Amino acid sequence: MDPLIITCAPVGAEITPDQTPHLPYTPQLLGETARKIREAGASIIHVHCRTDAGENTHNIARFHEAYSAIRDASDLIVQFSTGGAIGMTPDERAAILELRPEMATLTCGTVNFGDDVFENSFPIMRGIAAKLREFNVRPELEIFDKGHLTNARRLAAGGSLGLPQHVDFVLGVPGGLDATVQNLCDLVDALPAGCTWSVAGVGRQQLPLAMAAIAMGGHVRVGLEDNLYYSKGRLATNEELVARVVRIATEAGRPVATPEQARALLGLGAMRHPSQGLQSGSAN
Ligand code: KMH
Ligand code: ZN
Repeated sequence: MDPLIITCAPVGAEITPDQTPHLPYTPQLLGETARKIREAGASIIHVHCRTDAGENTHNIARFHEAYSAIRDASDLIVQFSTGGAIGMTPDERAAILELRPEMATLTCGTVNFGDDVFENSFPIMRGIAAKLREFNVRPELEIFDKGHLTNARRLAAGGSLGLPQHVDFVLGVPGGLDATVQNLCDLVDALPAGCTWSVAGVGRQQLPLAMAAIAMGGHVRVGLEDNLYYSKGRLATNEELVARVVRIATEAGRPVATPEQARALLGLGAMRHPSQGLQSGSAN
């Protein structure tokens, strides 16, 4: 099996700083977290940004600051969220792509999100996909439900998206597909040929789905975006969620990928730096 790629999603848009003292919601905290999760064994960091007050923001300067702090601290693959937070406009969600991170998410369909709706109509998906192409940013396809794989194929048939891609199954969102191993197996069976995949289980399903992915040859996403707890009643840090996956993979005989190995497995180019984005004036 290929080495295991561990993505850490340390912040997200839904957890608030009053829920845990471990949420790295400023660029400085993201930089510190990048160093710690890299040391623990992560190779990709999935980035959301907050204001100093802890509110969600897709401000381009704030993302540039976060990207710089992460890059100063680590060689992690930097993956921006284009999902952002409920209520952001599609333009707002996509504008940060001009910073040209190595990767960014592309959610492949609308999904209920608790009492809210995470809207990803075909025009929204085509718009974000066009920005991904414009700035040469590799997508990670976020799949919250099985029909989202059908949508990805439809986007590809319409020329908005190349296939295969790297896919992340986000399972257990209230409104999306349940986080069960059976559902994961069904999704993997339905993947377009040649796609690599990882799984992010929400809440207490994070660990069992990570264990399934280790055994199945997939990859893993952990972090506070999806799960606040290490065990019942005990709040987690991002680095210890990563370290636990590394220990389990090691016991299972599955080596863990470095960022360089992950870049090779995903067919990414050389590591990028914030100076390569448009904000700094030097388009590549
Ligand atoms: N916060 C969710 C509404 C992504 O990062 O691309 C969307 C999300 C997906 O977190
Ligand atoms: Zn996210």
